Amino acid sequence: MSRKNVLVFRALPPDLLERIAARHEVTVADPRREEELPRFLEALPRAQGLIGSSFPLTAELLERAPALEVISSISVGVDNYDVEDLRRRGIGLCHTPGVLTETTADTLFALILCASRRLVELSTLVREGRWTRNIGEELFGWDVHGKTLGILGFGRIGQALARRAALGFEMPIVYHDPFEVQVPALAGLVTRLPMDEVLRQADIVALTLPLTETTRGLMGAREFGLMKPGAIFVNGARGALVQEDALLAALDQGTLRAAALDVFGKEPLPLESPLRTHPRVTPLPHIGSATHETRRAMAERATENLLAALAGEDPPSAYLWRR
Ligand code: 8YV
Repeated sequence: MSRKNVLVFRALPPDLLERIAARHEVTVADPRREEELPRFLEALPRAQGLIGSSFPLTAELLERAPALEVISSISVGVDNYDVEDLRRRGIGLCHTPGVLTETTADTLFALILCASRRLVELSTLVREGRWTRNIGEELFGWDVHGKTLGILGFGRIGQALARRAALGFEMPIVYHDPFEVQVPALAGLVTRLPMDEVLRQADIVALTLPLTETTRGLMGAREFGLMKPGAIFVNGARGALVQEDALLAALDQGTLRAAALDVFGKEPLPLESPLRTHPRVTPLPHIGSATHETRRAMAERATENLLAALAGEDPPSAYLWRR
């Protein structure tokens, strides 16, 4: 098989870089780093394979990549790519679904605990030397076990979150998804409802759905207004699903007790964002899949996908779209 040109646009473990370099010419350049952007743009016209994530490969950039055959994304989310444009250009797209499901579901449940039990706020109180007496009622949190969890998006991650909540914390689950999903382990424990009903019935609402042009801005003033007074909101999917002004208003008007967010409309979260310092918001820096084990597994899977695709073979993670 001929050696091809591969552009790696997010850092890979050295052994995986070596695995690619054993078969192809490799250039490493992360365009999010100002000093590496020129090298990325210089390599793009030759690139037949791209591997990386967290960078929008726009139509303008793809115009500069006439030799491109496949993008292997180290992610489950593919909102950084215009899949229809890739189809038109005959560029294949692979991603890493399934590999990060459990880790991301763990993070989501941690978000629920942080928001409900005020864990980060109270840990900060100790760290800052403000634990001077028994914690009073004004600092109490709210129970998680037994509360109704509403999940918007019932794919792999939503189902994994439901398993944790229903089986581990006796939480009734209501979910909204375009499709009826059968999960044998959750038989009788989950109910599919229209989205408005999920928002009305849930004590805690979690977003686990993909960002598409249909779901962009999904959670606005109307949707937060449907939620129970004192509800908890967590987002571990994509920030752009939420109209952040509406979220802040819901928090300030008391509709929402608290929110825990791992993703934001702009990332890194701008210093001036009120979400960074709001007293009832727990912000995390998009660490949903960020464990040593899972990020290694994602990188391995993306490498396997890339090598298979460039060899004209079916990748381990089925193509999202093949040329
Ligand atoms: C990471 C993610 O942010 O997989 C996704 O869609 O959002 C996270 O896993 C990133 O994509 C890892 O490269």
